[in-house]
Amino acid sequence: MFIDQVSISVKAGDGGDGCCSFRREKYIPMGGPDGGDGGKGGDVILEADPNLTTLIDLKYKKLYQAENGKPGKGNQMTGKSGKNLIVRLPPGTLVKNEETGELLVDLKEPHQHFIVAKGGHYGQGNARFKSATNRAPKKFGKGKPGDSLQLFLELKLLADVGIIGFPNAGKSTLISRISNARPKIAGYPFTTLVPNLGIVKLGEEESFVAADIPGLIEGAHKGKGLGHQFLRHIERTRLLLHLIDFSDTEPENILDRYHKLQMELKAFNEDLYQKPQILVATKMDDSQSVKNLEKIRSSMNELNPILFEISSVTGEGIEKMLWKIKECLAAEKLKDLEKED
Ligand SMILES: Nc1nc2c(ncn2[C@@H]2O[C@H](COP(=O)(O)OP(=O)(O)OP(=O)(O)O)[C@@H](O)[C@H]2O)c(=O)[nH]1
Ligand SMILES: [Mg+2]
Repeated sequence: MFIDQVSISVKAGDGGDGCCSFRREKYIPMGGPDGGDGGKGGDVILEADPNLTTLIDLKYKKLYQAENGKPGKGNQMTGKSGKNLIVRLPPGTLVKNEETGELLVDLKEPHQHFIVAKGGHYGQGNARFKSATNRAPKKFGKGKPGDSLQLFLELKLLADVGIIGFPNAGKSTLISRISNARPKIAGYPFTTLVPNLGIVKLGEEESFVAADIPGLIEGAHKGKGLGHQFLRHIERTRLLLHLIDFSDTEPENILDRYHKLQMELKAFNEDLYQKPQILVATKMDDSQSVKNLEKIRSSMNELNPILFEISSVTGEGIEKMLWKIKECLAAEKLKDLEKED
């Protein structure tokens, strides 16, 4: 199962209390104070684990608690610190304080750490309170409670390229041909029910990550089909690959679907709609596709001059398209860097 939103509670460990104790020795009636400090409470630490791609593991366990610090002991013995608790999350998880809505961290980098709840301070033992005027203090510090909060976790997958299109456009077939992803493929709509990530290797060293998401239909923003729920997973991509099935019997349907998809992107959010798109005419091994393209090529080119023709069956046109994607990604990365400066 793919889970991309979940609420959990985290509770850091409480600090251990300081100890109040006096040294008792046979011939020393006024043995000095010797109560040790308590131990610090453990932290709750979030870690981005690149082996994870969903929040499913967090769905059933709701409370994540680090260990409390142990109290101090006599003979100046410090209590043991509580162990930290590490909660592993898929990279791309946005962590929010559920009460305030504040974004605490965006775990973007693999193995990135974030202390989300700090363990409580320890209390001092009475040995610490000894002074010239008070040689036998009974005073000791109490440990402080650890942070406790409710988190809302939202996964937004990290991919360079988002593959979009109507159901049956051939999105999953393409990603399984060009990457290590192996989603289900079938000739009926809504075969893909959850997003799939794949690493596309190009040449010796070049690579990028593509995301195949479930098909969109008209009215997705009103919840039709699988709705808009998976679009958030392509919000962070730099480029959209818009796949269009050209094997339809009516070329008008092809143009119509193109516009409907743009409307749906816009209804989800303007940023997604504004992302650069590469159009891809799929199933070009089919003779009907070739006929259709002849008829509407100029209209398509007016809508978007970058149009590739591919067949995931024969492999035709794919390599050329991948290099273009690489080139566009490099240009987009450059733009982002310039914006940061
Ligand atoms: N002839 C031909 N058929 C293709 C090609 N690409 C995909 N198909 C077929 O089209 C059908 C749909 O392919 P999928 O890859 O499952 O389509 P999808 O876009 O992932 O569909 P959803 O997951 O439902 O959104 C399958 O029967 C594929 O075998 C192609 O290049 N040529
Ligand atoms: Mg699919």
